[in-house]
Amino acid sequence: MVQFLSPDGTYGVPAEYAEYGKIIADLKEEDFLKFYRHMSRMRRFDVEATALQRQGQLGLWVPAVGQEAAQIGSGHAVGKNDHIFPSYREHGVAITHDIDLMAVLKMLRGVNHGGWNPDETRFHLYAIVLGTQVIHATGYAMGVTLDGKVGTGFTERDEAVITYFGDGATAEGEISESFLFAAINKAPLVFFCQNNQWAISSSVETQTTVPLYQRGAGFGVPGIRIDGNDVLASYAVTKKHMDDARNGGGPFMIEALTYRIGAHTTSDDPTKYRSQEEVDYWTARDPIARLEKFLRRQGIGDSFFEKCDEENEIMAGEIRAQTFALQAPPIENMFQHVYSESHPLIEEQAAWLKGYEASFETDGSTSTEGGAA
Ligand SMILES: Cc1ncc(C[n+]2csc(CCOP(=O)(O)OP(=O)(O)O)c2C)c(N)n1
Repeated sequence: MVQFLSPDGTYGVPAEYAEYGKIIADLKEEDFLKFYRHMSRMRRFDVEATALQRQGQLGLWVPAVGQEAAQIGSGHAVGKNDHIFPSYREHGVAITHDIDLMAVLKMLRGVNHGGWNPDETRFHLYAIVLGTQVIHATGYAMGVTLDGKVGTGFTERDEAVITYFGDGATAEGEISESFLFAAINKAPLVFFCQNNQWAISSSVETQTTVPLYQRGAGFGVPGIRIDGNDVLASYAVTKKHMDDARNGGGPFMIEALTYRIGAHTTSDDPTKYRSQEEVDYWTARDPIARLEKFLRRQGIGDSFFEKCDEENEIMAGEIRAQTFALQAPPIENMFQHVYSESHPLIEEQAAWLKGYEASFETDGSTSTEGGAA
């Protein structure tokens, strides 16, 4: 398992991983500080969103506490032309690509179908149906090759693709199919599996008998396991394999071994299926505390951490105020983006709904008369 930062914040590069270590050697202090700033922002955002769900402001929240290193490290390793296909828990990766966090919340409140425009960001929409984003990413990566944007030597132009999925999703047929298509077509694709060890209440042991990073090998997709709570391992290993993919090296799988410290979603009670001892064990390996210990050893003082806290509080306050101010969207929005061109059936349904809505407004008072048909 690739690890550069131990849980007590000690840094070291094992000889066998020297090639990845060189990537870290190129980082500057400002990069390490950015990693911390983004990891702590992700944590604070998560805490705020959970509170907003509990106050009835969001329909659901999907916490990612504990997965900050896996997401922030890998997100920063994605190049400026590359594309990202997330699942539904990649709020940290969204932060590394400047996605407006309100866009994430709007989707979880149910006021739109996906809060950002992937054409503008290269961060594609969240996918709730497990595995779909992986096969989309594979097709996209095959298209990148067909467009002649792989291994040309023009780094300004060439592209690679990364897709995120969980340990549970590996049991979906789409993932195996994606491995095969990606390998056969030498697609420029990194499969990034966040093994947070639970698929709702199913433990990873019920999903696989071999380590997940070996899952692609039989299809022709080599892989490696990293300490997913080590932001430096996450950054360096992802960077190396995104660069390789962009240069024509074909697909690769990274298994980031991490832990979901919180619930699967705000609808889940994890105390029903896992022990407090297990949660305590992983809480002691908190990825943010680990990076903080490392930074303090490098001489970073209290003022930096206090400033991060202040900035995060401001962000949380803004998120809170903006969420409380959200309006319900026009109901006809539900018909938009169903087809690229207008469709008679959709038009008919939209017209019926408009009439139905209007039936409540006859004398200014609310009436259900005629509306229940
Ligand atoms: C095809 C499909 N089957 C089932 C579900 C219901 N479901 C939602 S999340 C989840 C667990 C996924 O676990 P994992 O892939 O490990 O990712 P994590 O949520 O832990 O990040 C399940 C079974 C779904 N969304 N899609």
